[in-house]
Amino acid sequence: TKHENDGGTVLERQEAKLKPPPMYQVLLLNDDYTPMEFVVAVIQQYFNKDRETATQIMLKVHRDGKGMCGVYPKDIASTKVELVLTHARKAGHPLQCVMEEA
Ligand code: TYC
Repeated sequence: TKHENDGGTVLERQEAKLKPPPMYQVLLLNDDYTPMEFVVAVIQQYFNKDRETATQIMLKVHRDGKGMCGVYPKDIASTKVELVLTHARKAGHPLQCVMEEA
């Protein structure tokens, strides 16, 4: 909100300018090789979903080519992508995980 100090200078309070931080969707991408059970386990472990919800998300990715696992602030989304990719590579799977601004 606008207000004036003693010298007559017009100031704006911070709260009028602060926008909420952008949020990022974390997506899994389909491929022909990663086992369905591995993808379900990844969604449960890294995105805090129950087994039924994780299975629904996995099947959507399998059918549509991609699917959303969650929406987070930038650094949390980035960390989740990194952890999922590291886990998949260690297991020898080509699973891809990406983030995009929501
Ligand atoms: N298409 C894979 C299969 O048939 C399963 C799969 C689902 C892979 C989701 C990746 O993000 C993925 N085994």
